[in-house]
Amino acid sequence: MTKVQLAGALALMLVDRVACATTCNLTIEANDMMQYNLHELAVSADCPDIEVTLRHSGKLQAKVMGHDWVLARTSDVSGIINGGMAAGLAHDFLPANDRRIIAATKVVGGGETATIKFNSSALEEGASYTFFCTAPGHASVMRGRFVFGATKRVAQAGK
Ligand SMILES: [Cu+2]
Repeated sequence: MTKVQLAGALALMLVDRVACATTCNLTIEANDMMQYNLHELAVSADCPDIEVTLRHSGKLQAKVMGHDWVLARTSDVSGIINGGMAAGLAHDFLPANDRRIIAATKVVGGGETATIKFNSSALEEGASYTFFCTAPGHASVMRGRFVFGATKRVAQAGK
């Protein structure tokens, strides 16, 4: 291998690692207007662990405009929301020990951040998943599609 080829190979390895890092770690923002900044999140099926960070970019307190980020199968969303409403803010608007919840952050207020890390073995490629906020009334707008495994890998040069 010449020096130039070696440098090229190293660069490709770096690009690959960066691509994976951006795919497996997601950041989403929520604000004082009851909105997420994204309506779709996608991760590659070869992410062993997925990390989602929710950042509340607003100023209002959690008891007024708190948000969380919850992931479930689309068919389970309304059941979890109803259970969360009954649980209340003290329990982060989440029904206790609910196996339908694949991942969930705590509720955050303005300026706060919460991160949740979970294993992708809980996910099935091609299934319909939705992320949403369980604060009462929020999920009518605060929801989006979570795509697992449909992302195309960046073209791999040299193969
Ligand atoms: Cu919310």
